[in-house]
Amino acid sequence: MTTLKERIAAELSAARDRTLAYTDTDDYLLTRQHSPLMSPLVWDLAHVGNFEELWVLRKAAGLPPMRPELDDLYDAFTHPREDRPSLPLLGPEEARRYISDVRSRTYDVLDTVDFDDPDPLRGGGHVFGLVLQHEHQHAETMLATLQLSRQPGVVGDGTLPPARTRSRSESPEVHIPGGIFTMGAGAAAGLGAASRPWAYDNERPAHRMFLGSYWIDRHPVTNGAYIAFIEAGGYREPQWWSPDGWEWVERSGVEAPLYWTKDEDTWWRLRFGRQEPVPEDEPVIHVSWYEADAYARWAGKRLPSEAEWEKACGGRLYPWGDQEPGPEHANLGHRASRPAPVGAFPEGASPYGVEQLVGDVWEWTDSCFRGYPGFRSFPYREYSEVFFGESYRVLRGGSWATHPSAIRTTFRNWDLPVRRQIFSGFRCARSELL
Ligand code: AVJ
Ligand code: FE
Repeated sequence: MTTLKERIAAELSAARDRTLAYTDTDDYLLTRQHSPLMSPLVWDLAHVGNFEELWVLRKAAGLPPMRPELDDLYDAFTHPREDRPSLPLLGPEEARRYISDVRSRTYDVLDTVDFDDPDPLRGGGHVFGLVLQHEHQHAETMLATLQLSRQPGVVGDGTLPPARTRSRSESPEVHIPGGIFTMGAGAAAGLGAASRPWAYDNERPAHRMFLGSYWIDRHPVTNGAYIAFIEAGGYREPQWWSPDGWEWVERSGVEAPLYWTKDEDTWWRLRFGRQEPVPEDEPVIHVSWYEADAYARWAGKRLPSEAEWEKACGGRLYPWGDQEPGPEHANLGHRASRPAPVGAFPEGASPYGVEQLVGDVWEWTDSCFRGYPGFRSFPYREYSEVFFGESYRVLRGGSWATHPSAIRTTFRNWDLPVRRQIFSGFRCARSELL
């Protein structure tokens, strides 16, 4: 039997291996800013360690600061991403040394921590869940930066299951009957209890919601379906776009998902520095909320609300149940550097038969990012609460780049509606016609 402490130690070391693998490249690539949307990779590298120092060593264990002068540099709120390259950041080697010094002290704290401690950070090992979740989120951010860098070589490939041949009787949409369901995660808990898993403040409290009946797509929208929208003149027709979305199209001149180009009759995409024909049967990726919203209107549908998305999962930790994600369930954890074809994970279906809800692409929803009724910020307002309001749209389900331990059916991600450097796609829904 592995103990909870052993499990946390193993997960910490796996997360760190991943961070170090994504930053195992030349100093130029690490220190350069590849896009004003993203930090230099070396910022993420040291920020992960500074966050761990702040939460595990100082707040949970009460240790004094190791390098107080670093806090300001790596506070995401003091300096916006576009300003980070001009800061006196630690160099790659110094950053690696700093985060490894923090990590060895983290293991000391883990050795002595009491999981029954009433303190909400120490109890149940909550703070270790926080830093694990955070490090894996930054690893995904680093992948988005590496994709933006257009450099070949840093990110490798892998293999995925092929699309299953779909049985003819399987409808492209799934009907979800109306009624009450419970949305969100239960009370704050540690890493130990499978029935009460680790969750962020924005996933709580669990609350009952009534939804009318609706239809939701069985799979995310594919590249092939999205190409039909483009070729039908979708980017030239204001009627499909929200007013802000149309303004964005006119201002930016976009005509296709990020990284796409057309050559004669073939659509190509750039993926980690290599050009390849766009595969028709994979979920579309690198689209903005505006594009997802316009496609849905063109298709005679709409985006699901996040409540509709979550209900379609069937009320468990994962769509397929409570078992940890395996290769048969979902494309998570960077098995390959791409989404899998639709239909590749019949065993990952929800009880309603909705597939690929988790993994492959983050799915844009129609919902703005807000606190659930009774929301209480924990442990810090700057993680979620300061983003609540009209500006951000919620994404659900995780992508191929999301670590399996960093996703669950209640997990909420958010971004601005113009953003598409993230691994974002979508599926459509529609209300039941009465
Ligand atoms: C949840 C992805 C929007 O990157 O801004 C990382 C995650 N917050 N460190 C972000 C996050 C603090 C956050 N997103
Ligand atoms: Fe962070």
